[in-house]
Amino acid sequence: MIGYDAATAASFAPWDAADAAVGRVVRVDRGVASVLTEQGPVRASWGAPVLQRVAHDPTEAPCAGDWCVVRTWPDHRVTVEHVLPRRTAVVRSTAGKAAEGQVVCANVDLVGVVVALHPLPAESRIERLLAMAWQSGARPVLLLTKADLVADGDEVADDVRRLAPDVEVIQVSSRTGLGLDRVRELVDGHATLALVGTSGHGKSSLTNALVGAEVLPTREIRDDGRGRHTSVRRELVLLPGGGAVIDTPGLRSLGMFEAEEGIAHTFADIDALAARCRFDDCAHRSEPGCQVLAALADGTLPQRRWESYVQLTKETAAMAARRHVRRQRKRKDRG
Ligand SMILES: Nc1nc2c(ncn2[C@@H]2O[C@H](COP(=O)(O)OP(=O)(O)OP(=O)(O)O)[C@@H](O)[C@H]2O)c(=O)[nH]1
Ligand SMILES: [Mg+2]
Ligand SMILES: [Zn+2]
Repeated sequence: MIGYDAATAASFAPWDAADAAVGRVVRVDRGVASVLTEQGPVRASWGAPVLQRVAHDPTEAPCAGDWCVVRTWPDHRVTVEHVLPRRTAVVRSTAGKAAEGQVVCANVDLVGVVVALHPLPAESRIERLLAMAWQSGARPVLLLTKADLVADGDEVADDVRRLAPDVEVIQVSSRTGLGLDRVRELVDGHATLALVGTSGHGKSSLTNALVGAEVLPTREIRDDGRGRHTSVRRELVLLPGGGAVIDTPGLRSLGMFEAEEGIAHTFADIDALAARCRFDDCAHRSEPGCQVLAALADGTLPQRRWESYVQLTKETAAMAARRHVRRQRKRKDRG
């Protein structure tokens, strides 16, 4: 099974039993998971231990990419009894005011941030997606899609590289096949690659192109599809050469959840500047000896990038504060 390693085997060992099997969640459909096991695919509903845990923490619900323990009951029902610890997870905050995390996918090795080359990509959007990708614990790659639609792909790719010097940037086209070999090389016959990004940027088309068959629906060409999402669920798809892709539905609202580390990674340049400010607690507003203000003044740090950083940091802090209040409230309720 794709991605089954010694660590996963070790976390399954305590649950190993005649009526239990380990499997990987391919997709979740109204509370029923499709799980790939050594014996083949099974459909499984939530078992009691999972229901209990989910009641406390919705992020513990099985999700595409999860390794789980499935149990077959004497009446042939199959249930997911446990979700094994996640090695990596892409998490975003749910829409609305509830400070909750939503797991987009789990146990991926690579997070492909999918951004179309046409229309021209928005830089702050890329930074936001990168922060989420870094935070997952997996390695981000930037996939610039629809390369066949533009003539200046190389220039745009170079601009994007400046935003993210430590991330590989690959131009791809599902139409011409450009860049697909490099993506396959990264997956290398065993890795799991998640595709995340805004609706309509070509995630499902890229998945199909990598598979070499139309396994997932994509947006109709004539349908301008404004505000509509074509993919409605996350889905793990096996690649013919080994490895897997997890296609995800376009994220319209992309709220930050816990993302401090992801933001630090994405804006390593700003972190390095801040470390050289005269005061350790510099707020980068008016302090003398502030390296951030100096870099803004001489243009080495673009104002737009700084604002993007401030915005993401604020969002993450607000989310953490809300979560804190909610936890205290829960504690009070329990007495
Ligand atoms: N020219 C060109 N069009 C593409 C390419 N990839 C995708 N498209 C088109 O872009 C549109 C959206 O593609 P999808 O693959 O459905 O996009 P998605 O990211 O999966 O969208 P959601 O499922 O809504 O998140 C479709 O009309 C595709 O035909 C490409 O490489 N070149
Ligand atoms: Mg799609
Ligand atoms: Zn400063």
